[in-house]
Amino acid sequence: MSQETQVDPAKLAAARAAVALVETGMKLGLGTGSTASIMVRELAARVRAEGLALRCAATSQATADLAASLGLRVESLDEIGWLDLTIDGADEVDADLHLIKGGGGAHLREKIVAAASNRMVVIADPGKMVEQLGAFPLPVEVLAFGFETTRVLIRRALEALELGECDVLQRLRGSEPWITDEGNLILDLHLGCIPDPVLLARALAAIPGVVEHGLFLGMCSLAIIGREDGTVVEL
Ligand code: ABF
Repeated sequence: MSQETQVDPAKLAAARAAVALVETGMKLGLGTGSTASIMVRELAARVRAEGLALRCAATSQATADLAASLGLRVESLDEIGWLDLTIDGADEVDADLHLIKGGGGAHLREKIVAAASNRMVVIADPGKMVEQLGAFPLPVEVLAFGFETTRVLIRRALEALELGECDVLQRLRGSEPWITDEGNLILDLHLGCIPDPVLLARALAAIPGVVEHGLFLGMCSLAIIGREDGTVVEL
């Protein structure tokens, strides 16, 4: 059954527009999440149809498994080195192309792969566009060692930024803690709004037990927003 009958048409439109940017010989970063999975399927179909030669680094084991199952050449980031283009999803995108990512629990590897790329393109449905970041809980990957201490340090950092009381909840998978591909835990910060993402990113990065947060600032050079009618808006 073709993708058209199974997936969100807006996500499919965005995925197809991003795949159209791919040229043979490229070294690609492949994102994680439902929109990125649609993109991987579209990319594999194009490779089969046109015989493109690509090398791909995945941002999660799930994406690596999907890409390999569809015949894409998947290698480790270190085997490939610098990438030409990374295509990934997002949970929120603002007008400055600042992002919240990590709803899929993969933002650590996603940020490393994006940072290793000449260009990062985000693909999303219209619901991801926001005036101000923060309605989506901000994921923070945290070491298991000293987890509760790190949670206290995060709360103190939020208070110092006058971001006040907010839920700082451990992400669960069912009744068990969510464990990332790197074996770490995730705290979701239910902030409601983030007036100054740069300040918050700096404060979180300074906390010892924090491995990585889901604010992607100044990393995305193009956002492709798909629409239900199959067209896209590029930001
Ligand atoms: C991934 O895409 C995550 O960082 C982000 O949470 C997710 C968005 O998921 P979806 O495309 O399924 O809405 O990159």
